[in-house]
Amino acid sequence: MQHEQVETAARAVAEAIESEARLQEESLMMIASENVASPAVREAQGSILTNRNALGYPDSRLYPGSENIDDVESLAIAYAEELWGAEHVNVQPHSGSLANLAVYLAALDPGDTILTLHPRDGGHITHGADLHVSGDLYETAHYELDPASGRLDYDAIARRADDVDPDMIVSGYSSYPRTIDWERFQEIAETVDAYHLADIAHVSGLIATGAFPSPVGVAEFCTGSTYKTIKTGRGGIIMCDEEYAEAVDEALFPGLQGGAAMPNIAGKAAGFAEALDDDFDEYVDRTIGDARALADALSDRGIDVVTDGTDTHIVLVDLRDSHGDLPGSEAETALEAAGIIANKASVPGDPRYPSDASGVRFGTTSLAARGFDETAMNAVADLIVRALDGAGDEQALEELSAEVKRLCA
Ligand code: DSN
Repeated sequence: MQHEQVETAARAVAEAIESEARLQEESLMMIASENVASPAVREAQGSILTNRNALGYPDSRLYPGSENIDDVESLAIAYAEELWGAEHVNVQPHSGSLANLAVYLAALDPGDTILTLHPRDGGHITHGADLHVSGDLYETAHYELDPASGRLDYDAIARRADDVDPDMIVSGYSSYPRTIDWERFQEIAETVDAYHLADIAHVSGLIATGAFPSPVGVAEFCTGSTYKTIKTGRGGIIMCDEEYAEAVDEALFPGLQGGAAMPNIAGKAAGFAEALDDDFDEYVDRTIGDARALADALSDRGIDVVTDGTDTHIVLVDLRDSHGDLPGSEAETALEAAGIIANKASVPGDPRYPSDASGVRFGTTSLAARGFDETAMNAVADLIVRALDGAGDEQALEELSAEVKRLCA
């Protein structure tokens, strides 16, 4: 590439980032797995730590000159231990997906059986889905949500575990808005002599403040990504009992990954430290308060909210009653045209393929981080319903997007 071409390419990247900044400012960002990282987290993520190839763990790196990166990683581990009270923490996973895979590799043999939530009911792809390597390596069996209530039915899960006799039971989900009884899951797992992996990707921030029950110290393994409710640097985390520490660490490095992503780990350290502050408790309370207010405001406007509410940052709506002909995929497109960024989602017992789905998942993590409070959720609900009603009407959606920009401003 000529020098001018390189400059043009660099400018194109910079312009795309500037456009992204405008999009985030002027839209209602409601993807439940996203958040707004603090300036400290962003600075850490953009730091010169990217120059280092951090192979190994603190005090046992493969390359010399590692004292500073060891400090960064040790701080991230110490803050995480303080937040969640885990016996052992690994902050190196490049993603929540790799965190899950490392646990499987550490605890299971190929061909072992994992019992997980059915994908149609919101089970995660890394929990043994066909499209994921976990579905190739292990036998997968599913439990389901109660289609009438949209909730976990622990007695049915216990019966299913008894039938399947799994080696591992996975709990924790991407679009389940209600409290999870981790102890009950553990009891079920112990009854069938299975490990219990609690995937807390979505709720780790809520757990850190005590706003959601904790599976840490209950399940043998807890995993998650680190940029949803916890809003730190990008990547994943594994927490486990000390007896599994060595197996988990080795499964991740060198089993799955090479050098640790030190800028991300610095971002995790910065974000975990922020989450230890009282301000973070307020943030989590606002996030859940916003979600509850949004659920109420949508219900008041005739939208079917799955489980009639939420205990988390997630509001899952089923459009079949209110907008029967509108699949989640088309609802997502209409919302996007109006400046509301939220994703289609399957609902319990969904008759549609996941690529269409019958619902939409809304999250309040980013809005709460931007200061949207419970009273603002009435206006947000109003805009959501008008966008759904206006699906297919380009002019109406464009007019709505101007209103969304005004609200964001
Ligand atoms: N699990 C997916 C989500 O919740 O959006 C990706 O992180």
